[in-house]
Amino acid sequence: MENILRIAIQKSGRLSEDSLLLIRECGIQFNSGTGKLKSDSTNFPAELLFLRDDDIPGYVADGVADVGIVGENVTTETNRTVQTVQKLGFCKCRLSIAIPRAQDYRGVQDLRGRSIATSYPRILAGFLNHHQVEADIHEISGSVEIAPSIGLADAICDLVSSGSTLLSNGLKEVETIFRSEAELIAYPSLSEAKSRTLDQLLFRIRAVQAAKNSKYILLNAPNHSIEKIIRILPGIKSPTVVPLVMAGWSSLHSVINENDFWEIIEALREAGAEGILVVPIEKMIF
Ligand code: PRT
Ligand code: ZN
Repeated sequence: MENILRIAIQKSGRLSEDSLLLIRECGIQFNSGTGKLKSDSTNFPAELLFLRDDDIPGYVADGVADVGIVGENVTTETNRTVQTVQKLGFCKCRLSIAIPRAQDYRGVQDLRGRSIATSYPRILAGFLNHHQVEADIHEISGSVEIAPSIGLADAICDLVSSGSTLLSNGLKEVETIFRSEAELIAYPSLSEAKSRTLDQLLFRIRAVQAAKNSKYILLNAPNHSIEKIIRILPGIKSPTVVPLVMAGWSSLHSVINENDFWEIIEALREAGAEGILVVPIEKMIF
């Protein structure tokens, strides 16, 4: 069928679980089977392709897959022509330069003439060029963090999330050169039928993401406080106000942003709100 969207995701690794979870949260079901390379959806025009993450931008650029879920680090490093459609907010990490802990570091200039081991030669070269620093880029494909201790390089440039790998290898982070998260990329010239399927998928992804950033809030308040509380609670349009059986009291319902959560709760209590209930939202459609 011409509208079937082929979605490339990582077969096994850090991106796999969250990619599948997102697809499931979008209500798209697949016949799961381990070790398979391909899986058809039973309720949405889509097919999953399970690949190594490094291959995903290439498959999407060549149109073998229509869309893919991959880290921005991999998309940028492989430098293939794909369209970024949506950032996905998971698998966040940074690409950083690190040097042995005992060494002094005053700035990028200290990297001049040094050898730096990395699996990201393109992004690193871009950073060094930008700062007009000439250094020797030593491309290796794995276990980058041990390069300084075995005398292979003076510094490394690798992905960091918690920082514990650097720490346990006696390294310190001195420059962050790129920030990454998972993203949805697409073949730039999708057919009209496939574009429509992609729009449907995007609509669902955005509803799932909006819900994750929001909470539904219910509270009771004396009627004289309602006006003050409404100013604190924005709501999607405006809060719902329902009278309680107890005279002079109402219940207010609204949606708040996760990021402002505690500030809003404190302000609500000060304004006279009681019995505040906060519940997660599963989907949010605008
Ligand atoms: O087999 P395949 O090629 O598909 O997988 P892979 O081994 O190349 O990739 P994988 O599964 O390790 O990572 C997939 C993607 O996850 C990466 O491209 C990033 O976009 C993202 N990601 C997020 C990370 C990390 N966090 C991360 N911490 N990728 C790798 N790391 C490694 C890093 O290289 C270092 O070795 O974890 C170590 C550092 O972690 P901390 O927590 O000790 O700082
Ligand atoms: Zn990989």
